[in-house]
Amino acid sequence: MNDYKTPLDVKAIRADFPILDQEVRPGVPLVYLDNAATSQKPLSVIETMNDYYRRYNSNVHRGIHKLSEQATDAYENARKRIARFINAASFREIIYTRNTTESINLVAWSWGRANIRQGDVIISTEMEHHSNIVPWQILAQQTGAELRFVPLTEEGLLDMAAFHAMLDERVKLVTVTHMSNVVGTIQPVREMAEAAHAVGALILVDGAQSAPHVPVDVRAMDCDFFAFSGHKMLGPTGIGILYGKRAVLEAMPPFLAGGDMIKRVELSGAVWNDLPYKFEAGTPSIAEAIGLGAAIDYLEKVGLEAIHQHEIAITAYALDRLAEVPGMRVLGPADANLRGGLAAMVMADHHPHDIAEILNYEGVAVRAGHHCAMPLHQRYGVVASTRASFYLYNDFEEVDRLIAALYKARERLAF
Ligand code: 7TS
Repeated sequence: MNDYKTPLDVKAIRADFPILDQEVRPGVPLVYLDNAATSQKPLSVIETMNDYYRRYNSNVHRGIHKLSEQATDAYENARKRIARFINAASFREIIYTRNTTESINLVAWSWGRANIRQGDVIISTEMEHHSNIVPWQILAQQTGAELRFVPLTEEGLLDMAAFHAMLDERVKLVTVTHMSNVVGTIQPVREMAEAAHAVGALILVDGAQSAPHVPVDVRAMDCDFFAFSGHKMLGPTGIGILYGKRAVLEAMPPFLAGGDMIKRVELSGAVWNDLPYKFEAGTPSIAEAIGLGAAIDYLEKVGLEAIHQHEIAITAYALDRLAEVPGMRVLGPADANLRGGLAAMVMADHHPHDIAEILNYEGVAVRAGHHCAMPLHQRYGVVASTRASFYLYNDFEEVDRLIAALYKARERLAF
């Protein structure tokens, strides 16, 4: 018997998210279940960004004037809070990027080009988002490196025996998603880091889906890189993070070149700036970084462990209710304790877009498609799925609305 109790005061939390209080058509309130794509933003984040534009909009690290100093302080202060949030050893290990995709590409272009040679091996997995597959395919094509993919078990867990069997001294990098955006499973990244390090490889962890939902400690995990996006964790779009161990980042060449990433330039050459600025060329997303700082404050106030427990409860409830719907198949493990707060559904032979359209009419916002994880869907022999993904402001009644809408879809599509 599952325990559906949540530690969160969801009603109070919802009051901080004005966007949730709307109807998609008269009498049909919005149920937002597309959080794995992007989360909504609390008033504190919106107001923090407004405040920057209203009171101290200015470029950072440049002007010796009051507004620029204020902007620089707020921008750097957010970086320190982000470092603390994932337990990085120093703010110098926190690089601002645009999103997870750019963070991974930074590693592929900078570290990859400097360290990967013909015959080297990069290990990824079958459950990755395309942003953790395609950059490595390009790197492998250009260098002659080999890619290996850890297979999935039927349940949606990584086949750890296969992973360990793939490791040898040719492996230079292991790159893995902390939490799958389709099957929801959380990978044993600490075990994978130890195994990677034992053969002299580094490990990159894609935290796009984990950083918003579970407590993250990059030092306990012992990962070399950790990538995540602000927009999935109550922050704005246009800001992401690459964490890297200091020694690893120090040894890497710059990625993009231009202003701010140099200490000194002569026509004959340039001297790179200190970390993290070496990797931050050009005017950054200032309001967005400050907004992400406010999002982190909000998440810490609620507590990541409480958010995780809330999502386990709501997912357990959703999985139990979904199991009642005839013709319904949920990808991934049946045990909510093994997964994050989402459910990717396949319903008889019906195309997920048809399902999502009917759900939309009933007010329920979900995502339909391959969720940028085509190889994972191929693994299960389906082209697409309909995904409901939860966050701290979703409640049990919204799961009931999802289930009721699925029964409507079933009626209309006759399955
Ligand atoms: N990695 C994972 C595991 C993701 O889920 C996503 C985005 C990314 C990387 C890329 O993040 P971005 O911010 O750079 O775009 N996932 C999804 C999704 O599941 N639906 O929309 C975006």
